Amino acid sequence: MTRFVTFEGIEGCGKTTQIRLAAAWLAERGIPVLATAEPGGTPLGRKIREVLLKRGSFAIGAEAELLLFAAARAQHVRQAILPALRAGQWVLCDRFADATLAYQGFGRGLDAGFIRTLNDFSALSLSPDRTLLFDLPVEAGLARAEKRTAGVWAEAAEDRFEREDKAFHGRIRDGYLNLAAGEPERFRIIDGAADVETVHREVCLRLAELL
Ligand code: Z5A
Repeated sequence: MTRFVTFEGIEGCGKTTQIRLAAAWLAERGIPVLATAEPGGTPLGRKIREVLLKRGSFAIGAEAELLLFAAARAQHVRQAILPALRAGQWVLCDRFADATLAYQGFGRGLDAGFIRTLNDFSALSLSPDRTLLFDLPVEAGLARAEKRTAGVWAEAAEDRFEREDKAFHGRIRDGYLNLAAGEPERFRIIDGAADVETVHREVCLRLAELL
């Protein structure tokens, strides 16, 4: 049986590290897997990612930002995620529709009802079988992100979201926890503050529930 599992959390929560380890863990068990990410996962998605994340000389308002994430998802679902699921692969996705609710809804203050409608339209109503939420204090996540970019020329290192203040990232964390409380059967909250190996063991337990 194929599974669609999404990895979510605030900046620096460790989901990208964990998705890599999880994909290898599944592959070792002979399970075909596609590890992918949003925005990204297709040539169009990667172009949109560049526009959205790189600091540019042009402004991107909250509404335009929302529509760009939705456009990247529309292409990603049709071109990569659904074909992989139909081909019998598990799909592990680094961020998906919950990120739009957390960032553009809770973070930017755009209307959650409209975002849900747009998410359904862009994702053909595809919903994850399981969502792993890596939760940790904002300070800890931002410190990791800062450490990662230390020594890199600041203009090139920080993306548009990393420049947001702590309150913004706090709203994202609260937003994710709120989404998880609303759908406890889909979400699993994992302590993202633990060391990489401990978090990986917890991820494996959660994936094993789906085997
Ligand atoms: N966004 C949005 O607004 N709306 C949407 O609909 C979507 C996205 C889909 C890009 O996402 C931005 O897009 C994102 C939200 C927005 N902006 N923010 N914030 P992204 O997922 O590509 O970017 P990111 O959130 O910055 O994730 P990241 O850079 O990939 O970081 P991560 O996945 O949270 O963590 P990591 O790369 O695995 O780890 C970060 C560092 O910590 C790294 O140096 C690791 O070695 C280290 N690390 C990882 N795990 C640990 C543990 N357990 N202990 C200690 N250190 C660790």
